[in-house]
Amino acid sequence: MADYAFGNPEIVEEEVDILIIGGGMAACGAAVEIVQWADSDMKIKLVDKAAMSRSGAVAQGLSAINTYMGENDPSDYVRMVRTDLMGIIREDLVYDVGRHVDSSVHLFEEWGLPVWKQPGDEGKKLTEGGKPVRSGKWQIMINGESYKWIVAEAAKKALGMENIQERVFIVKMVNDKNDPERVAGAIGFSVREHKLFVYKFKACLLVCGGAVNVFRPRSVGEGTGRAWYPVWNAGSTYAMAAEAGAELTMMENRFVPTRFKDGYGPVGAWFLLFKAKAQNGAGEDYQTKNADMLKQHNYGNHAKGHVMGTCLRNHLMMHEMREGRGPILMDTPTALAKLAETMTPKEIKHLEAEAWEDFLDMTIGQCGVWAGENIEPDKEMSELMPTEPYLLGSHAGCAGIWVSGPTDLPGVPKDWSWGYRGMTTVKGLFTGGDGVGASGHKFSSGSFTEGRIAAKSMVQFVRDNKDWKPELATPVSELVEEIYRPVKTYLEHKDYTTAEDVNPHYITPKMLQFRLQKIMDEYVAGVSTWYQTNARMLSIAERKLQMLKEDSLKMRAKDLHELLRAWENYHRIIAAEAHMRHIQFREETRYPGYYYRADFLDLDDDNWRVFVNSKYNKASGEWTFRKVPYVQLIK
Ligand code: SFD
Ligand code: AMP
Repeated sequence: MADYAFGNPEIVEEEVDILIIGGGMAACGAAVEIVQWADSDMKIKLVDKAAMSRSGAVAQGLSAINTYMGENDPSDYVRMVRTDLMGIIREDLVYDVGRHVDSSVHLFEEWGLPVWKQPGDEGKKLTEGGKPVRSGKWQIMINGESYKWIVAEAAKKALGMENIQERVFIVKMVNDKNDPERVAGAIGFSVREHKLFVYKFKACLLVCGGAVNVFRPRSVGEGTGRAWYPVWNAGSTYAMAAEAGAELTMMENRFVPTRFKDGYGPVGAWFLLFKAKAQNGAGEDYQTKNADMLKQHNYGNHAKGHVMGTCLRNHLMMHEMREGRGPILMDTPTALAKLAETMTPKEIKHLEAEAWEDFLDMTIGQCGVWAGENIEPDKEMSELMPTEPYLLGSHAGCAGIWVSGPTDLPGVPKDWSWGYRGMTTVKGLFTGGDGVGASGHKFSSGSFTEGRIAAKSMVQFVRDNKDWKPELATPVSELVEEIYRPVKTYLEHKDYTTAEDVNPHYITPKMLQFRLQKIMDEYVAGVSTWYQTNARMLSIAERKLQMLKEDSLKMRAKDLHELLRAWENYHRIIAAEAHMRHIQFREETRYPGYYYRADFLDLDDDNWRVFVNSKYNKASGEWTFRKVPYVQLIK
């Protein structure tokens, strides 16, 4: 028997019809849906780098489902998303999510997810007319600690565990030997065993979430590892799609969430459900005080008629902090006292429990901060802080991949749809959730829904390509060598020095990650420059990222865990480069409060109310850009 060991992995090759890469919300949606449409002889497999029950952004659970139409019209949802994302979205994609999302939420409830109901409607399901407790116009409250567990269980039951492989990290897509515009396979490695997996397929769904830890986080040193979005999502979706040749869109966009300081607790429930207000260090309502700031630089162009966009709320807040009028404080005591005015003591206790549960359901670390610092939210205000930037396409951001839209909506440009909904510009490569660009505000329910939509069209794609056989453009031996390069580097050079981590022949993944984060933070509008950059700073970033990319070939892996870290970092670098180059290309400030081009401070609708799309050439390392006209479909 062969002796498989570190540096000498077993190679497992497998051919399937459809590969689902990722085990998060979009992947689970795809798994549940696909079995309804697939022919009985279709082979479908799902691979997740982690364990599905607690993988991805919903790992800790959530306290709200942020996209549920209910009594609302999907057209109005499109208007809200357009306002929030400063006037540039793919309205066809957003509408498509809006018209299908409720059926996903109904499934969650069917599978056991407790959805809060209004008094008198307890025990009545949404489908039975039960009225949910809305925190905002689009959001409904849940007891969501086990949200991911419940959704993953349904996905597992649908596909069968024999078709699911957990703890396999996919490193790259492999194009087809006979058609470079098409994908034919993917390769990854087990993070537990000495095994490499090579998959061939007709179609695949690439849904590995967004990109976290690309920028230096505010939590450093003793707080390292704490972030708002899931640290496990390392830009794999964007990097692997870009390397396969897929067109990206709006990668200049990012999300800078305002969060409870240090614990990264979300603010939605506090603003919307508890009706709390935020104030500056002098006790002033800065939103009212700074309202006129939206008249400057045309920032208010798209803020009319709806709730002010998320980045604009940041903009007004950051102004106070930059001017030295911090800290920004969430007035939790006043909000709770106001709600308590009409409550019995028992109801007040319940309200306080809900305030804690909001975080216990999804961001447990925030409760740690409250408990550790003796903060009682009914007695003491909590600090808010804008976080480091994240790249994502499902929350209040729209970075991602350009995909084929629905065909049945009036007024949609012909070239926005190429037959298979959710397919990227690379044949056979589909995406959903954080992967789909120019269509934010999907959240957990919308991401799941996009997975379902893509699943159906992947089945159609496989049927239409029944006789096609995938052939890998790169020989397996070459792929294996590339993936195990960090291991080889380590084994070859480890004895050169007595201090294992200091070696002229290699760099540890951790150190490389620090270097990436420093570049992005200091030159690409991170927290240290208060989210500002300019052409000159970006050109320095370009040079430094180029060198970092060269040095990334020298990353070492002393064990499987470091091999995972090494490849995550590689994905982060490609995602970071896309982000930097898109910011470089868009010569305006479209998202004040997310980032500022200090050399182009205006929001310039005349020249820039367009999608920015890019393509990466893996062989030459070059990026090419094009502007795609924005088309308004819904008045
Ligand atoms: O409070 C590989 N989100 C919220 N959505 C809501 O509906 N309500 C909320 O309350 C939300 N809030 C919130 C949210 C997220 C987080 C972290 C917090 C709070 C603290 C957003 C949603 O969670 C988000 O929109 C969706 O989950 C996005 O879905 P998707 O499928 O695009 O990504 P995923 O679920 O993270 O899954 C990614 C999967 O990929 C795997 N993976 N597998 C193999 N190979 C690789 N190379 C891989 N790389 C990653 C992951 O393991 C995972 O399974 S609030 O802030 O508003
Ligand atoms: P968050 O907790 O910040 O992730 O937000 C959860 C949901 O509430 C998202 O749909 C946000 O767009 C929305 N939201 C958060 N804060 C506000 C606010 N101040 N005004 C309106 N909507 C908000």
